[in-house]
Amino acid sequence: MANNTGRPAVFVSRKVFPEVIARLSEHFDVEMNDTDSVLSPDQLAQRLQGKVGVLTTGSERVDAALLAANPQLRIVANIAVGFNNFDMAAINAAGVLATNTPDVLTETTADFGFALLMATARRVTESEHFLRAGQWNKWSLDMFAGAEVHGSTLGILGMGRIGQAIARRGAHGFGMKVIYHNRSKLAPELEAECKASYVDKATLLKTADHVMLVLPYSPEAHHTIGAAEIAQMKPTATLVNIARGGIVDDAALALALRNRVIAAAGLDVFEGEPKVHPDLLTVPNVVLTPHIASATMGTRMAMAMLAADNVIAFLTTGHAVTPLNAAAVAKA
Ligand code: 8YV
Repeated sequence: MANNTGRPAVFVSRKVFPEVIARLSEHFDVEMNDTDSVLSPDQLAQRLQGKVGVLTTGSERVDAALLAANPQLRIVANIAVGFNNFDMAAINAAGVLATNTPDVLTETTADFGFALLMATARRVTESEHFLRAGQWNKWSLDMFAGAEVHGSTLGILGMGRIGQAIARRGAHGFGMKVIYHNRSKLAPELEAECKASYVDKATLLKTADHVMLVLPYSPEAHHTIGAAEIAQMKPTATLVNIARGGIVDDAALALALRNRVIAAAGLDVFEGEPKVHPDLLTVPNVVLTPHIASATMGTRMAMAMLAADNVIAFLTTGHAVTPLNAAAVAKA
């Protein structure tokens, strides 16, 4: 659908870098939600009127109602690798192309997984709060003694690109023994390169000193880690979630942390974020960050540019760079 300028129109649902708007503007009439507020479903449906493409983030839901209100829409380009904000059945049924942003954020996100692991195991934020509160009046041998990272056992749940990048850091950088659990086992060459061994979930939970969650969210993955799973972990273990809110039962985790069922946790994602379970805010042995695992300027720029390139490539050539459902669209 073309605008009165004769050019197709696209919508950018959140504030993005000017370079991204400039690139899109070479091809389209571009409208951006420059307030950067999260639009309600009705507001988004309204802003999409007349648009053939949209750049979304994990905060905007694309579902049957939005698509029914905008039958002219041809592509939804998520600025994220995860796409649980997309109802893929509805998107496929509407014959709309969906894209995400794999690869460009892998190493940055893996770096952050390690940052959170280190901060959690070595009690970085907990000790900083203590210092800032003026409570540091003497040094003691066991003051903020944490868990060893180097040489320990790292258990990775979800072994996609980011899981593999974390495994490499752990095995090659920190001499960790890496075990993983995933829907499918990696090819032997990849396992050897990552120095990672496949185990079942129960073995991972009871053997790992540090459990890192990197699996995609799906209804089946809801509360993959709840009270029962936490109880299987070592009392000295740490848990890091850089995957998605909802994979961990946050209420159960807060209680387990308070009762020292495990030593500590590091969380970048939360059930119902940006709200955070109030009990997590009051336990000391948890490191909390506001969904920033991919947040470096370079990576966020690369993610937004890839989303823009997906829209440009699909609308000008029929082929996106990183499509999620090209086969379904070809059939529609
Ligand atoms: C995004 C993420 O920043 O890519 C993902 O799946 O979780 C983050 O990198 C976030 O989803 C915003 O879209």
